[in-house]
Amino acid sequence: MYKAVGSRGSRVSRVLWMLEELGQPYEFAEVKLRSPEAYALNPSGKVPILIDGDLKITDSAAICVYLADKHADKGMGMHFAQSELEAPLWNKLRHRFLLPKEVRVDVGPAAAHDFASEVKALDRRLGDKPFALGDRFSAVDVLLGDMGGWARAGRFRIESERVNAYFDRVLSRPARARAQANASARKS
Ligand SMILES: N[C@@H](CCC(=O)N[C@@H](CS)C(=O)NCC(=O)O)C(=O)O
Repeated sequence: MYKAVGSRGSRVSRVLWMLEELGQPYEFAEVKLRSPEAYALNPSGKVPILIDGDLKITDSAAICVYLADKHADKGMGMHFAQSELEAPLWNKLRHRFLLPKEVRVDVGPAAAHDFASEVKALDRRLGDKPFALGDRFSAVDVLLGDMGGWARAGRFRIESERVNAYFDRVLSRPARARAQANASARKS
């Protein structure tokens, strides 16, 4: 059985969502980022981490690619193109909560600017397609959708009807709701 390791609210959400989409049984192990448990599994102390038997994968995009390839029969395969959408979200979060206080600066306006520009790019990329790669939901949608949820939670403005409709479409997938319920249940 797969073991998905991460902290609640971290990018482990993508891994759980992906596993739910694929209908794979898994165990969610809650581990705080940069905790001794995280360092024991990943020299950078970061999460998420996927454990599959003797194999350990320590990057959310790599995990989604691995799972999509391993369960190719489920049609989630993708030609992964790293999105720029995440960088401003992550940058803002780091300066708000993660970096040592003395090196934090207000990157809010710059992050909002960069994010708005990436939303425009996503709008153009989506065109009339319901999903990132066309008519079929793929691992790319798990990653982009997860970033969309993150952006909404962080109150980033999404000034595109098309991108908002896309995020609504992917974020309302039953597999995502199952993944979230599973992560919440482990917390309490
Ligand atoms: N590229 C990695 C990024 C992993 C990452 O930065 N994870 C965050 C939590 S979502 C973390 O553990 N951060 C700890 C830190 O930067 O101090 C991925 O997508 O898996």
